[in-house]
Amino acid sequence: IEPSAVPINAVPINSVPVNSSAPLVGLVMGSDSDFTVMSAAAQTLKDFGVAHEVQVVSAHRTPEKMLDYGRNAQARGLKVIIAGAGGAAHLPGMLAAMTTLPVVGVPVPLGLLDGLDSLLSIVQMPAGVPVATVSIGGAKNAALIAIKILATSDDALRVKLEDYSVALADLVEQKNRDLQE
Ligand code: RP5
Repeated sequence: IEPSAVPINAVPINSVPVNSSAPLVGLVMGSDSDFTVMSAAAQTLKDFGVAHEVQVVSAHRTPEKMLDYGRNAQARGLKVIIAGAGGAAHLPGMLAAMTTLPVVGVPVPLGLLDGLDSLLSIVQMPAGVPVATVSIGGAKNAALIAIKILATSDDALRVKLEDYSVALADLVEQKNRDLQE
C-alpha cells in the first residue's frame, strides 16, 4: 500500500482575484523569523483571494509600533488580526488589549521548548481580553478562522469555504480509495 504523498492539508482551492486592494486581514508577527510558520496563513489568505497585509510588529523590540498597530487597525479598515509570535509571545495578547477587532493568535515553535512556551504565553489570557488561539504552528487554521469571520458577511467567501470543505472530504475519500489498492 502506497498512501498518497499529498498531505491532507494541501487541498487545492480555486484561487480568485482579490477584489479589493484594501487589506481586511492584518497578518503580523514578532520577527521575520516567524514567517517560516506564518507563510502558511499568508498563502491560505491568498488562495481564498482575501486582501491582507503582512508586517513584523514586535511587542518587545518595537512596542510603540505595536501599540499604534492595535490602536489604528480598525480605523484602517482591517476586520481581523492574525498575530504569530514565539517564546515570550506577548504580541497577540497585547494587540487584543488595544483593539476591538478579533485577534487570532498563532504560537510559533522555537528551538528549545517546541512551542509550548509560545502556546501558554498566548492562550492564557485574562477574562475580558480574548485571543482565539490555534495550535502550535497552526497558521493555516488561523487564516481559515479569519476567513470564516469575514464570510459571515461575504456570501462569495462563504461559497468558497463550502467548496473547500467538499474538496477536503473528497481528498479523504481519495485516500481511502488509495488504501484499497
Ligand atoms: C519573538 O521572539 C518572535 O515572535 C520570535 O518568534 C522570537 C525570536 O525572534 P528572533 O530572535 O528570531 O528575531 O518575539
